[in-house]
Amino acid sequence: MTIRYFQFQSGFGVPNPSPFCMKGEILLNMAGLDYQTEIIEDPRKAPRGKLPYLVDGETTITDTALIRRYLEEKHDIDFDGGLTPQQRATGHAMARMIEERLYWVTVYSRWIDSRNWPTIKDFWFGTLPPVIRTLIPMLAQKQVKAGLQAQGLGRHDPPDIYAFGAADLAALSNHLGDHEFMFGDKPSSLDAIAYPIIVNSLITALPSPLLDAAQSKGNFAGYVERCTALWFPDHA
Ligand SMILES: N[C@@H](CCC(=O)N[C@@H](CS)C(=O)NCC(=O)O)C(=O)O
Repeated sequence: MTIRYFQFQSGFGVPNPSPFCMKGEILLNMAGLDYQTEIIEDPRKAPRGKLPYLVDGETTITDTALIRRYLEEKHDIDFDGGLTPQQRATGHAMARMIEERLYWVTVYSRWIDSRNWPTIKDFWFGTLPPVIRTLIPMLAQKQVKAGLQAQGLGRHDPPDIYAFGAADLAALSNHLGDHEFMFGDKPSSLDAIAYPIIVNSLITALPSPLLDAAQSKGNFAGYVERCTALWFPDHA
């Protein structure tokens, strides 16, 4: 039975505006599995209120970390095969940096930064009927604001938030160096996490100091081109 993969719609010229949705799809690609994607417009309809999630027969898996574990266990895959224990540890730590910090800077730049909020609002809610088209985005933005407060990043001043993001992008750029992928000439799980956040940080329709920082890294364009050609050839 084909795996069903539920995610957000594509947009902004990237395979998916959600780095997590891209990650899950890349893992499926790396595993060489057949899957069909289905678009969910409202994440509240997802089992845990977040996308992506995967349905394999009777089994539903939410969260990309659990999708990874499921694929590794069920299909006996090691996404980091060939890496040393030290490289695996570095990859693990960088993944946490991306998902627990840099991701939230992206969220801030889209949902709170007034330069981008009108674009984001239009993208996610522009097709709603007139009255709720005003109400729903306000509520959604309030929720994101509360999430950023709870996470902690939203308590900082914008220049500091963007400086945190720029430091994470610099770490990724320095780690990549002139390699093809994050750990050399073969992709690993870190590429399934780093490439989505990098390509999303490079969206020119969403200008911010995060975009400036991403554009300043000379090795990102080639990396993005390589990863896109490998995992999203239709998009390349
Ligand atoms: N830890 C989750 C994070 C997933 C996540 O944050 N998804 C975002 C999109 S990038 C989402 O669905 N947000 C909707 C919401 O929070 O209401 C994973 O790895 O899958």
